[in-house]
Amino acid sequence: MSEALVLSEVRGEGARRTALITLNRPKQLNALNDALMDQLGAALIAFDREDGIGCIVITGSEKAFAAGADISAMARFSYMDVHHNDFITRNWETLLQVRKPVIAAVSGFALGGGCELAMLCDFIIAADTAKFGQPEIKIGIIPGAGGTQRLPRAVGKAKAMDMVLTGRMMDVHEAERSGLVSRIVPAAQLIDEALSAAATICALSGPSVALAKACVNKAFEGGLMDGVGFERRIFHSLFATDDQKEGMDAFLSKRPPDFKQR
Ligand code: DAK
Repeated sequence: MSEALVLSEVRGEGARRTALITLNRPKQLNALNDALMDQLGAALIAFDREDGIGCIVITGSEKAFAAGADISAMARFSYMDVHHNDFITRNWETLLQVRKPVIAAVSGFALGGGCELAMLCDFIIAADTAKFGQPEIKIGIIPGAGGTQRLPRAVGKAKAMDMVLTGRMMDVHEAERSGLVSRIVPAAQLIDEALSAAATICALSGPSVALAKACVNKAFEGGLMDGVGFERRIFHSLFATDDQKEGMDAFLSKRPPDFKQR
């Protein structure tokens, strides 16, 4: 049997619960290799399809969310190896196919591919020990899983250039001030806080949550008017759901909504 490079469990109560996925190469600071990314992708796709799951949390160890792609696996590649084989593009962007919200719960190092993986998630809740960086420049490469594109959108051009060109790390307070991280929590409370945010999401209407995620991603990925047009179409389409009727009726009747997930 192959080694479990990610551990999956289901947490919480109620009709829709949270999938907690833990990256599991702690001795290598969760350096991300091909096998781990395959297992992570398979877990994400399976949980995305499962009706009883409303939200997914990805975490690492106390010392490292992930210290990057596995340098030992990359060290000997030639240009033709990475270009011709389209180096690990296959399993790095599976996260982008997931329609349910994915929260990164980051403790310790989130560097290189680890920072990019966290940025591929929908938002980042970080322990007060978290450190973020794109140090690839220090080993003669550049970020390769979207870091040069997503970091400037998250923290602005000046800070992204500083990070990418010097390879320095930012601590969690700088990361939060810059907009990379949504919340900072004491390390011991990281998983509880992430699961609590996930439970809030699980209790909501799954269709409207998935479509809200698609709209925010559209703002992140494209131009402003393109995004506003996309949002308008999605907004109109939500009036075809039972949950919109229920949510608004409940508000007007001053009672909690009973969402039917359709
Ligand atoms: N790869 C492989 N092993 C790693 C690693 C990594 N990225 N990071 C740490 N390790 C291993 C160390 O080699 C060490 O192994 P042993 O010597 O015990 O066998 C063990 O983890 C513990 O690490 P340290 O002894 O170094 O621990 P320290 O506390 O002293 O230092 C550190 C922690 C995080 C500062 C240090 O380990 C470090 O600088 N690590 C490398 C960080 C880094 O440069 N990361 C960027 C890697 S490049 C792409 C997708 C992704 C990528 C590219 C393309 N496509 C989709 C095309 C991504 C590229 C990268 O991430």
